[in-house]
Amino acid sequence: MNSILSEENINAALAECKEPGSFDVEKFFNTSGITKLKSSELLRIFEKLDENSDKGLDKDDVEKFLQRFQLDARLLTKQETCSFLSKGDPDKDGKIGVQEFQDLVSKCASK
Ligand SMILES: [Ca+2]
Ligand SMILES: [Ca+2]
Repeated sequence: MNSILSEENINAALAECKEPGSFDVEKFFNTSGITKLKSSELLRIFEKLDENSDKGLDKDDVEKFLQRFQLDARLLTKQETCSFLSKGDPDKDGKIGVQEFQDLVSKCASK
C-alpha cells in the first residue's frame, strides 16, 4: 500500500476517521490520495483490499478497510460498513466489484 500512496497521506486520512463513526468514504479517498491514482494503481489498491481475492469487497473486507492501510487501525463500525457498501455496490450483490470500486473512486473525486 505504502508503495502506491505516501505514508503522510495515509496517516492524514486515518487521523480524520480515528473516532468510531467518523469515517467518510469521500473524505478518505481524497485525503489518502486514492482519487489521484491511475487506474493500474487503483487496481493494486483494490487487490490489497480484497484479501481473499474473490474480486469483490464484501462486508468483511469493508469492515477491515482501514486495517489494510495500517495494521493497528480500527475496524469500521457496522453503520460505516453498511454505508460504504451501499455507496459502492449499486447492483446490490453484496460486494463492491472492481468496476464498482473504480466508479466509486471517480465519483468521490469529482466533488
Ligand atoms: Ca473479497
Ligand atoms: Ca456489486
